[in-house]
Amino acid sequence: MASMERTPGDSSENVVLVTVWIGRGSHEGRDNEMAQLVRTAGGTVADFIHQNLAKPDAGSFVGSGKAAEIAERAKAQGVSTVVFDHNLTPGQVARLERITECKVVDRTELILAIFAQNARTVQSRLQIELAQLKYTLPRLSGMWHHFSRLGAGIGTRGPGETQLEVDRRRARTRIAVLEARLAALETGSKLRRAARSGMFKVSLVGYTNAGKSSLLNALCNSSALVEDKLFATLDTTSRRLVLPGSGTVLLSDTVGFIERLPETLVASFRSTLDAVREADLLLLVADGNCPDRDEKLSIVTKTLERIGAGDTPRILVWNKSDLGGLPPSRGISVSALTGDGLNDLLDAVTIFWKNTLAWYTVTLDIPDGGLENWIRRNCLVESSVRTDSGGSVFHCAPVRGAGELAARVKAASGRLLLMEADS
Ligand SMILES: Nc1nc2c(ncn2[C@@H]2O[C@H](COP(=O)(O)OP(=O)(O)OP(=O)(O)O)[C@@H](O)[C@H]2O)c(=O)[nH]1
Ligand SMILES: [Mg+2]
Repeated sequence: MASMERTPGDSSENVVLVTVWIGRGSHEGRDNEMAQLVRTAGGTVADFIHQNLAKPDAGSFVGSGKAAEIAERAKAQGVSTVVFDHNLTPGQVARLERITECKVVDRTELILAIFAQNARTVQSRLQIELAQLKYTLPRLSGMWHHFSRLGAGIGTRGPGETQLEVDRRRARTRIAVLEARLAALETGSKLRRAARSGMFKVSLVGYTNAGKSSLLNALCNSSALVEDKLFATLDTTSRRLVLPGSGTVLLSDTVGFIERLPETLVASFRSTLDAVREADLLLLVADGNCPDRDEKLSIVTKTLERIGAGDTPRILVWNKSDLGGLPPSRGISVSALTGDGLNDLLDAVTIFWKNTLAWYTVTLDIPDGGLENWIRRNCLVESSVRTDSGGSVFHCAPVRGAGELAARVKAASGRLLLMEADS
């Protein structure tokens, strides 16, 4: 596929970066992020070109004067790739490539290239291939358009057009195969098992590079991949998180967000993002030391709405407290690196979890080792008191719902055994 060859991820290459503000705005934050994206894709920004536009030019996005300037500066830098911090139509790409005599890569293609480069599991490889194909398919016509003029005679098909039909058909067939394989893959099986077992599900979410995987590792003593790279994580990893003195919940780490996360990725990574949608609680992880941390937080909040997790309860976690940064007015400050604040975070999760459970007072009039052990294994026990008759009184909350506890109480009928819900 033409667009897959037009990625800068394959080799280290110098690029010219074009950022355009529609209306007013500052280029600085976007330049930094785009430079980081280019670097992650294996390139280096040799020159930054800025433009403020009232509205994009339909033909070449930047207008022909600016396109000529891009061509000049690319030539002066000796580079042959121009990256745009925008999505371009196939027609705009074709025109810009003609004027600049460079390969033109748009924002979505750049992000897709990074995902393709970082995909390590079968599932994420299939997901990224699907996302790339879906992005490419409607653009194939633009890519082949100039060949179709080679056709001769009324009603005959030019070789380019025939090729276009073949490519489209191949792309559609491959999309169907990928979708079927993805559906067949047992995605999120651990999550589903957790859902069946009624485990409380906590998900780490946030902007890419905020330190989500580092937090998973620090909290669960695990070894998820951590890198100073954008989109290091493309799969969902779930681990058991032991809340001291309370019980165990499931903690999941997944793909990070970015401003204008391409729609094709959101659609293809649907099952990976299930970890976020199905969570009972989100730990919204933000880099507290980042100058535009508030903007990034609002992008994450909007992305959560976009993927259908806008209403899930959340705890705001400012990570990288060891690096300083302004003290936040709300949320919990932690450092995955030094462990600072992690106990406060665990306490906050525990309090939230306990508040979601239904609490009961269970009274046993005589000793019943079996039932007592069952309660200790399957309930959060806030207190247990031995009675004069050798029985006991538990204040407890069944972690997987009250059904089984109620059944056990009922089965023990004939003895004084009470189960009273907290009012
Ligand atoms: N100083 C400092 N660096 C941290 C901390 N937590 C994470 N980092 C660094 O931040 C970078 C990104 O960390 P990750 O845990 O990979 O971030 P992520 O949110 O999982 O990123 P993606 O998976 O790419 O979305 C790495 O270089 C980490 O070493 C922290 O508390 N302090
Ligand atoms: Mg990660």
